[in-house]
Amino acid sequence: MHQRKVLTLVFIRNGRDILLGYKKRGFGKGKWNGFGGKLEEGETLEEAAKREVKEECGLTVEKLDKVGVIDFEFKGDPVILNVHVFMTDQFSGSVVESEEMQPQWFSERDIPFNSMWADDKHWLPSILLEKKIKAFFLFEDHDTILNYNIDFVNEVP
Ligand code: 8OG
Repeated sequence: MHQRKVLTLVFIRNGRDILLGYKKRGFGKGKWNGFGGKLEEGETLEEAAKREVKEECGLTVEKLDKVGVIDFEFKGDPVILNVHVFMTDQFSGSVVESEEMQPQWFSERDIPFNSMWADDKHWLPSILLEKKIKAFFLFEDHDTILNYNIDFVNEVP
């Protein structure tokens, strides 16, 4: 039986720039990514997403657009990661490095896909074009995708 672990993931954009964080510890260490993580008890997805953004990069985000939901399965692992992806261009405060993340703005033309999760290059460009997705990725290990599927949807379920 599979068990689902719900996670959030937020991308912040400012014009043609996107804020990524270099993960300094834990799952995904050494990779650039958006901000997010697990839900705390009683939190909605959006509350959790906003809290993680604040904790990991210092910014306060107001309105979040739901842009995708992606399930990740790792071969032999019963846990499915159910990642809810959000995007926003409305934020306030200033960017600060945290113990977990070193944030940096990147031009959308210079996204460091080679230092990100292997799946990101398959869907992040579509998200940046304001498409919405529902996707599934099966990984062999942390670097190798065995197969995947991306559906474009009108509303993220
Ligand atoms: O709390 P923790 O930092 O462990 O949460 C993991 C974060 O990583 C969470 O924001 C979801 C995100 N994440 C995955 N898998 C992938 C992936 O394949 N690509 C991207 N971009 N983010 C991922 O868990």
